[in-house]
Amino acid sequence: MFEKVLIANRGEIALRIHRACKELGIATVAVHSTADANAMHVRLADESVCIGPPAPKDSYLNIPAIISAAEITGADAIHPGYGFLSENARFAEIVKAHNITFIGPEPEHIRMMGDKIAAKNAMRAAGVPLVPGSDGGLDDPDKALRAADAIGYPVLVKAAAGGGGRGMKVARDASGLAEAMATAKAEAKAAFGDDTVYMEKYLEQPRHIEIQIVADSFGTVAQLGERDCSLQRRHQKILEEALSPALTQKERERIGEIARKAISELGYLGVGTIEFLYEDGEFYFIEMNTRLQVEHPITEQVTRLDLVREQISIAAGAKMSFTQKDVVFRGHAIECRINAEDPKTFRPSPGEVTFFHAPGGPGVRFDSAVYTGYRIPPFYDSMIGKLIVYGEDREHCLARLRRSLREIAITGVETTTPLFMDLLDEPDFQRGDYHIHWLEKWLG
Ligand code: MV4
Repeated sequence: MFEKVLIANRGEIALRIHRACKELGIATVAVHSTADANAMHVRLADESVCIGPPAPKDSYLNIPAIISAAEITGADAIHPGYGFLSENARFAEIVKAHNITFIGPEPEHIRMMGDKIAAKNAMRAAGVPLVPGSDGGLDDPDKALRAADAIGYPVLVKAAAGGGGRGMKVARDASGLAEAMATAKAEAKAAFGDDTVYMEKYLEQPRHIEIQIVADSFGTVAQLGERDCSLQRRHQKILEEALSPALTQKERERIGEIARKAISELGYLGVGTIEFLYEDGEFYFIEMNTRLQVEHPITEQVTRLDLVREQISIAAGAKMSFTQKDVVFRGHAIECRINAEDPKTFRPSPGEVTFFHAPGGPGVRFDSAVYTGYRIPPFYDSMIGKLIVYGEDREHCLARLRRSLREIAITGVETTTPLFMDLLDEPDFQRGDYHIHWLEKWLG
């Protein structure tokens, strides 16, 4: 096992990783920007290193500074968390080249899944169902028109280097296709420096269903069921559920087994998530995430596994603590992302948290790095906590969610907490009857 792990992240996920390390007997190194000198992740870690000024590009994305911090402190592994450098294949290679273990998959798998066309080709070859589309990049307008005719309108033009919704344009008919192609290409070029685009059939009202997988270096692969992440605004997830209220046990087993086999064939290592759109009883692969995700705790609650512990021990060359037959789903879990934002306008609300008290009691987990007197800096993501609630069934989970939301006490900044109280009163949400556009329609 590692002796010392450097955590190349901040906020709640840095704490989550620190906790898993301590439970494994591993020392931790925090890195931080000048804006985060008083942050909880720095206070809890065994050691800390300042890696630069507030702007992410100068600190949490500053590869030389992070590698130096690891060398100076003698860390034998780096955990990237989510966001920042977590899906940067070059970073994973550089870490490796310095004889430090990158806690994540092999660089080749990060790179493959970062190229959405290559990811689809690999998944197709591994027997995963895809959205019907152009099998590869599209350049000339004639080829695009023929592809769209074959697929059938509406079609969606997507950036190969994309993900997360940037550089995506719908064309409802042939007359809109040229413009969709031009806009998607321009956005892709500006955002990713690569204007390669591909095309898919546009699904109008699907759900976003993602499967958690774990694989070790001994060939054991397990799928830990799905998360329903359909409730989102502007490609930011707001609330996630495990398992999905929309799937039957048969559908769950079918897609889970497809995901497990694919991961096994790819020789993927560590934790990962396969994203699908789900509509009318069919699953369509869209992307794979090669990192630990924000919403991993709801899977932990329904499987009673510790994904970060598994991730670290797999990277250290150990066997997973379980196999597929040990994976049993129990109860229901929901995560609400508590953001320091105006609950109506979603404008960021940084500043001093003048009082904080976390919700608790049976079935309630609050993953956060906030404390009374903490100043939320304006430079980073506005998510300041995750309320994760478990119940023996969905109804029980919703009752606990309602009572735990009322327990959250955060003053000094605005938070999205009131939004969830309103959501709990919505009959569609109560029935689990929603899709990827439902929340934005409801918000108006
Ligand atoms: C789609 C789609 C409809 N049809 N692909 C958005 C981000 C990227 N990860 C994939 N996305 C979508 N791909 C086809 N063929 C609709 C979306 C989409 C979406 C997907 C998941 C969660 C929220 C979403 C919000 C808008 C659009």
